[in-house]
Order: sequence, then C-alpha cells, then structure tokens
Amino acid sequence: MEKKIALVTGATSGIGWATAIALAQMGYNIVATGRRQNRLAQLQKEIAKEGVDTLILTFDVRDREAVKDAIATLPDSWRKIDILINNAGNAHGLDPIQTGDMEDWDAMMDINVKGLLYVSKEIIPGMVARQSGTIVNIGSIAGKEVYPNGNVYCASKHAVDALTQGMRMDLNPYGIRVIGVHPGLVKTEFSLVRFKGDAERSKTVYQGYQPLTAEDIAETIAFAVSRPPHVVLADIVMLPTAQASATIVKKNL
Ligand code: NDP
Ligand code: 8X3
Repeated sequence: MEKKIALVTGATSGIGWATAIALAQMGYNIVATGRRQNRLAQLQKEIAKEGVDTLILTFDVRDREAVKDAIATLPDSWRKIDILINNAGNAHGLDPIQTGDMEDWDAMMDINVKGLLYVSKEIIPGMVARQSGTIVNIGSIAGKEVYPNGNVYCASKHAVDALTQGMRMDLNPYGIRVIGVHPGLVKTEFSLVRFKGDAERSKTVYQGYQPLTAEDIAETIAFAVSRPPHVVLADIVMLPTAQASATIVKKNL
C-alpha cells in the first residue's frame, strides 16, 4: 500500500524537526520544508533511518510565489498530502508596543499568520477534492493569553487560533480535521531567534524549571493525528507542569 504523506513547515529545528521524525516513525513519508537547506538534508538522513522517504522543499513562507512554486514542483506521487503541519514561525523581539521594531512586527505577522495561510492555500484544495486530510496549526499559549511585551507575537498567535477555528468550520463539510496545538514554554531555538542570537538571554528563559521539549509536542501531535477518523482533538493547550499561565512559572532559582 502507498505510504501516507505529511508536510511539515519549519522542519529545520525544534517542534517541526521532532514532529517530522515522529510522523516518519509512524510510517509517513515526509515533505520537509524550511529555509535552511543543510538542516533539511540532515533531517532527511535521520528520517531515512525510519525506512520512509523525505522530499525537501526549501522556501521562505513569507514569499507567496516561492511557496506556490515550491509546492507546484511536488511530483505526482507526492501530491496527496494527508497531514499538513503548519509549524513554521517565531517570535521576533520582546518589546513594549511603544518601542517595538516594525521589522519584527512585519516578520511575525508575515511568517506566523500570512505564511501559514500561503501554505494552507496550496494544500487545502487537494484535501477538499479528496474529502480527507488533517491540518495541525501550531499556535501558542500566546494565542490564548496576552503577556507584557508580547503584543504582536500574541496577536499573531491569536490570529492562528482564529484561523484554526475558521478552517474547522469551513472545512467541516469535507471531513477534514483541523487541530490547534498551543504549547507553553518549549526549549528550542525559539528564544535564540526572539533575542536575535543572544544565547545567554535565551538560556535564562528555560532556567529553574523543566520546560517542555520539542519531542513532548511531537508525541502529542502524533497522538492527535492518529485518532480514529471520527475523532478530532480540536484544541490542545500543553504546558510544562511548572507553568500555570503565560506569565506564571514556578522557578527554583
Ligand atoms: P525554532 O526556532 O526551533 O523553529 C522555528 C522553525 O520555523 C524553523 O524550522 C524555521 O526554519 C521555521 N521558520 C521560521 N521563519 C521561517 C520562514 N520565514 N520561512 C520558513 N520557515 C521559517 O522554534 P520552535 O520549534 O519552538 O517553533 C515552532 C513553532 O512553535 C512556531 O510557530 C512557534 O511560534 C511555536 N511555539 C513555540 C513555543 C516555544 O516555547 N518554543 C511555544 C509555543 C508555540 P528556517 O529558519 O530554517 O526557515
Ligand atoms: C511561545 C511561548 O510564552 O514565549 O509561543 O509566548 S511564549
């Protein structure tokens, strides 16, 4: 029997990387996407150990034409995407609204919101035609709550939450499952990106408690997508035990 196919955006690190591996372990062939080609080649080698295939697509989700062109290159045998993991995204900066950097604002809205839409636009029509498919949108606790200085990142993730609900409604007639996964603090390259490569500052985010790992999130995604077809885990908020809300984290420092 033909293997099923999962397309994972932002597969070059963190949650996307771990999810690509977890889905490969479940027997899915993987379309792995991101900007860093060398990382995708590394991932392809890891995935090969699971006995499935990887097809690499390198593009920036901000570039609408690049997204379209890259997905158009999928050979026929790779076109039937069973699972779409909309994961690519990051926070850029952590500043009060009055001093926020507009480049950061553009990056977050363009990547986290518009990028997710651009990729979805290319994949959803096939799912609609086949009347099947599963979409997992990676939101955040920042899409459920707002925290000081999180302004635009929180807005982008609230938008992801709204889009997840909207997709579930619009795709309901076609039997397509739409799952929102909203993690709290996960130790990945996320803070390194948010703090523009400041490794010391990014380390402090995860000190004094046990954060989630990318593998924790991947395991939950794997569980969610493997429920029977009549079951959708619609909205999953996942926090480290030490975290009670976006702003309350019990730290032993
Ligand atoms: P990482 O920084 O480790 O991974 C981010 C991924 O997104 C990378 O693969 C990166 O690939 C990709 N990406 C970023 N910008 C672009 C772009 N313009 N075009 C294409 N791909 C892009 O962080 P995480 O794994 O933590 O983040 C994954 C998702 O999880 C994000 O949506 C994030 O908001 C969300 N999240 C993270 C949490 C955390 O605490 N870590 C908590 C809640 C949600 P590349 O740079 O190679 O293009
Ligand atoms: C990532 C988690 O709390 O840094 O979305 O916004 S948080």
